[in-house]
Amino acid sequence: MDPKKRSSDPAAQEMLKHMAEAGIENAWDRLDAQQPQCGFGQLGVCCRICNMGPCRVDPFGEGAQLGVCGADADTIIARNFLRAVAGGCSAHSDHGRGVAHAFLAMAKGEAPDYGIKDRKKLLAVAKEWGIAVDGRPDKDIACDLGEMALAEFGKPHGVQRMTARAPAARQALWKKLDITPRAVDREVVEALHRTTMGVDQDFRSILRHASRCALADGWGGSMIGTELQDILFGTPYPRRGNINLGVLKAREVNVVVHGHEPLLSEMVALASTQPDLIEEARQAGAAGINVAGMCCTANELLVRHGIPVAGNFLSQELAVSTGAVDVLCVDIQCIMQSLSQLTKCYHTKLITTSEKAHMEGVEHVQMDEGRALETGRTIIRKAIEAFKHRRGEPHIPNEVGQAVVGFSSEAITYMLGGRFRGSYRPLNDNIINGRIRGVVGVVGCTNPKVCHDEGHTTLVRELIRRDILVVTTGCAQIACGKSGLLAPEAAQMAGPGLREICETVGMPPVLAVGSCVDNSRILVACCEMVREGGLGEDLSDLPVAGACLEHITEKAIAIGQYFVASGILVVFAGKLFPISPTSGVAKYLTSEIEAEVGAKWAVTDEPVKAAELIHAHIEAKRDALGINKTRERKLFSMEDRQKLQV
Ligand code: NFS
Ligand code: SF4
Repeated sequence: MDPKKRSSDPAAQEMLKHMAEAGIENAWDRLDAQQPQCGFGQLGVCCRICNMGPCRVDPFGEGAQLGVCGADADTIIARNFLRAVAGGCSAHSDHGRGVAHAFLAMAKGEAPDYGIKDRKKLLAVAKEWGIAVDGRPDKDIACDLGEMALAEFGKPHGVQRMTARAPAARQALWKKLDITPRAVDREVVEALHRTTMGVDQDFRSILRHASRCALADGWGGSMIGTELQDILFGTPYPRRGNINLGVLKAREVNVVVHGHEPLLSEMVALASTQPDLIEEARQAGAAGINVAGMCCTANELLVRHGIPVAGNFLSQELAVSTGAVDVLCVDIQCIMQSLSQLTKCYHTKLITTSEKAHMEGVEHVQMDEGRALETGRTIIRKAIEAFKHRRGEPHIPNEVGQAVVGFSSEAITYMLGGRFRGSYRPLNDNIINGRIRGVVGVVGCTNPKVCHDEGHTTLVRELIRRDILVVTTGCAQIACGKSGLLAPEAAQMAGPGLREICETVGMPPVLAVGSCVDNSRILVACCEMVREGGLGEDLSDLPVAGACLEHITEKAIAIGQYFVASGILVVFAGKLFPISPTSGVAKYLTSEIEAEVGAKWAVTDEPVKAAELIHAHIEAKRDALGINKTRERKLFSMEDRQKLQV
């Protein structure tokens, strides 16, 4: 076991060594124990949808070519892909629904610990949705908004309201292709229905529904979740943050919040600042209470409050192995089951909090939105109690990445445009004049099949070097933070154009946007770029792309598909893409689909190649826009702007 092959993060390398010496296993060891993994599964040609199977199709054309029901390789691969999209959509959307639920409870006065933090956004979204705002109390407006948001998930008629944010050309295209997402629940149910034995047997038809279902995630569940979270907890604006295992504190009570929903972690963070609990911690011999995040709930706390991040997905076991985590409290998604055994090797108390996610033999403290702060206080008290049972000196790596984070679309408007004329004009101008070539979202997970963080960070370095501005979310954002790419000083690694802008504005060349649900912010930002003018009339005209070279979850597939269906090129690692490269599905997703939606998937295993591919794509878009020609600079007039149907 060579820690350097497993992770590019020095803190992770140190902990991998530490775990190996202690004889304690982790995800990398379990991946080794799984070798060789099933080649049929890796290529998506294995089907166990009905009980005549499991069936598998030989991708080399030698063995069986049809499942018992007669399904061919393309049908099987497409069904697996659509089911992954549906799984991802359901995860993000169920999170979004939970937020809508808490939001409505807040508006009705049933969740007194939550409130309205961003009134401006409350009014803006309410107006967008046609809710009367004039002369009405905020809570009444919020009640209407909460009811309408909840209804989005299961309404019997109509389409997702947020799709109206897309440029007119994109909306028209979705309509023409009949892939405008309707209710979120409907798209997920229909995905499961279409893929059951003997239903949809045309892989292109299956994959078109994958687009619709994915769009229900990006422009539905995720976008609603993000907007309501902003109203409840505040819209992110630039602030400082620290990222990596070094944020754990040897002398303080460490509470790590892990999972995805800020509904819980916000309250744990708030409780940790209450004087009576700090006093209790002191009496237990601690110097204070330190809350740190893990995975996407960490990103939510980081971008809104600057609360430190201990690590991303593959760091979760490593954090426990420091022996410094007193309570690890989890809600939903990306929580390794191994934690229940692992925490038993240490004094760490593992606590589940979501009614949807229990772990056998693990204490459950139900997160109750009616007594949210009290739930947070209970968790802090348990951490203080656990602190008293620390076993010896913790082993905490020193690494901490300094970052400036919190670049919501609103923040970008403000930061680049200034207080009085906040707009996307400066960003668009800098893209048009070529200082910035384009914008790329680097997002998603960390997978032990590839060197931890290396794909993300190598790609990001290569992109900024080529004057491409990067926006990032999820575990990729944490990877960037650990390696210093989210610090303003990282501008030194950028090309001359991007560097100049970063240094003038004082921003990093890699903008931390938030959690995976916050990928919806990237969609909103792209819409703003089109609306601002000068970069085409549709999202597919923009010199932009998305990439995830370390994906694990179904959520990442759903995100990739909604970016493609929104007109944006998406690059994934080839060996992690669950699709046989010789299949019709691969041909459709990496080529044919572009004629339909104006974008496609691309796969490569080399981060540098990925950067080259993205750069070439961006330059091709710039050529098509005519902004690569040296030409007389024409200011965009009001008349030009009115001609744009956005
Ligand atoms: Ni996104 Fe967040 Fe990380 Fe991947 Fe998991 S934490 S929702 S799914 S692993 S980025
Ligand atoms: Fe096999 Fe068809 Fe059943 Fe899938 S649906 S398991 S291919 S018989």
